[in-house]
Amino acid sequence: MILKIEELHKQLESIKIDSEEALENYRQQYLSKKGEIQALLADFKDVPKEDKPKVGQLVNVLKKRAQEIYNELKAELGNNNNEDEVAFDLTRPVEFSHIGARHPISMVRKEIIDIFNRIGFVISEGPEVEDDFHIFTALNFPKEHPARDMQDTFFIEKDPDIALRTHTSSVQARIMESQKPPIRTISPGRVFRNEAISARAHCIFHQVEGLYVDKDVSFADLKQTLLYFAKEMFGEETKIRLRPSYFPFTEPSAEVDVSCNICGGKGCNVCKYTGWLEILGCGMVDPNVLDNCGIDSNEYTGFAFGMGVERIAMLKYQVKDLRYFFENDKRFLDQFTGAY
Ligand code: 2NM
Repeated sequence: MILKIEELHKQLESIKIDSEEALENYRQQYLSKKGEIQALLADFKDVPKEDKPKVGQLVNVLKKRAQEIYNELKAELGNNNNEDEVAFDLTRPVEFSHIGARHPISMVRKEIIDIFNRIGFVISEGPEVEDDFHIFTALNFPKEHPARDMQDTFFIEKDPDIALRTHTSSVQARIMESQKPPIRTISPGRVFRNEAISARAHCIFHQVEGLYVDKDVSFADLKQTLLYFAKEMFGEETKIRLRPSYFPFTEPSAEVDVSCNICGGKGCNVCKYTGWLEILGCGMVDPNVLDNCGIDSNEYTGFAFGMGVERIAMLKYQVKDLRYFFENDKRFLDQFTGAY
């Protein structure tokens, strides 16, 4: 019997299993009620009484080992063949967690702010719901100016004196009222215009306006400031050009173009073969505006400019339709992950 036990041990240790079927055969051959170990127990009654404890122990060890081997083989088979039974596959690539990113408009707004911060402009903010004086009257908009029309401006309820600001110049009117020059400030913020939504216009958009008031501020200062901005924003090789224009709050006024950052000025479909892209409006603050806000226009001069953040972002990232910025389609936004 002891020889038989040793023989079975040898068999067990050298067993090779490569399929579920072989494993089942193993179980039947050794572990089942009709198996060889059970058969040993059947012969146990013939073992001399004095040997029973020792032989019994050996059979128990064999039985335990047979079960152990069965468990090991089963686990091994599972690992190779049956993924469902695997607790962890340590070789699997990790799944990336999707982290959020800044909205492209926030990124560009921050970039504009940073550029002007570096040359001493400080941020000023003000209310989105404003009175007529700070949106229009102080800023030299005549009583009959079309911007004051219901078609262009959102009024709050029926009060013709309270509206959503149509530009952040209203913030600067408040700054000029409450501060003494030198004033060097930019006002980023949301503005609202009663316009039909299109690829180029939205009824809510973002502006950054700039204002510099001091003694002897000149048009040359304005030009150089805007050239600095254009180079910082669109690259060192960028050029600017100014075209005469009209705004109620500035005189003279100009529209500013940058050389096309796609073709470098040679002409392409982005700049419509002109080599130039319009980026902002500007001018010398009209003396009336300074006086309306309590700054002596005999003593001080100033320049001001205003730009749409969406427009700058469209040019910087070649976005063809402004509406993408408001739809928050993840496929669009994902393209800006890590851009800033
Ligand atoms: C523009 C164009 C030209 C502007 C004027 C002022 C203020 F308050 F000083 F009068 N702030 N911003 C201005 C001037 C804005 O946006 C196209």
